[in-house]
Amino acid sequence: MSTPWDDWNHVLKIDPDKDLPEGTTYGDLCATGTDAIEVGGTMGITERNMEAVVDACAEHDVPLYQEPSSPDVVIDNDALEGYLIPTVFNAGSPFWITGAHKEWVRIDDGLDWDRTTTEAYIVMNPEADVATYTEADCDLDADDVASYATVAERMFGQEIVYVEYSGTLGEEEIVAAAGEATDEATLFYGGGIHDYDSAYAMAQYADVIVVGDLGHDEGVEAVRETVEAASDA
Ligand code: 1GP
Repeated sequence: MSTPWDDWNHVLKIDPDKDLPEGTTYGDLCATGTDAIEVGGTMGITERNMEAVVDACAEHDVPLYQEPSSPDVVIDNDALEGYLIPTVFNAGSPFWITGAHKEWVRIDDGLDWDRTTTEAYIVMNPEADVATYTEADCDLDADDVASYATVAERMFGQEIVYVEYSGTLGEEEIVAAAGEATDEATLFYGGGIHDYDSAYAMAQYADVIVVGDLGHDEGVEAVRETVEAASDA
């Protein structure tokens, strides 16, 4: 089965709770050459700030996905290609594995299954909000991460395995191990990508690199460099 992310190298994640550099617009970020935009974040997310970012990106020609941190911020917007729903495989609390999802699937109007896909997160930076929030066990070596990736792909049929170092650049050995362990699944890597070289390093092992804070902190040119690295790797 072919999926949209089979063809991606680069995703730009826009956090509705974070500002953009002065003079940068959402449209500028959409025009960096990234393969898709994911709109999401861990803290301070509301339906209203989600909607504002999706609306601002909607008129630009790049696939738009919402990555909701919890069911109550999911928005119904035709501009969205789909919803990428995190499930944290190494979460300490089952709420972040299936608990939130169990509430969500019984919402009144039901889910739009054709547009809904889960992402099997392996959260690796203990300092990141997502790690504290989900009480993730980040004390994992390359073999543990490879094993989680296999569980995600082979046992749970996940299309996307996401090695998440949010806020810091990960270890190449760990990302490489996840890359070797995944066959059908698309491996996403995110965290600390800040220039061509860091993007290239991770894109050697991951199918898709995800760039987040760089867009908010540095803006368009810096993001463009990472797009270039992702396609060169
Ligand atoms: C966050 O993986 C993304 O969910 C990207 O991380 O903000 O560190 O680039 P950064």
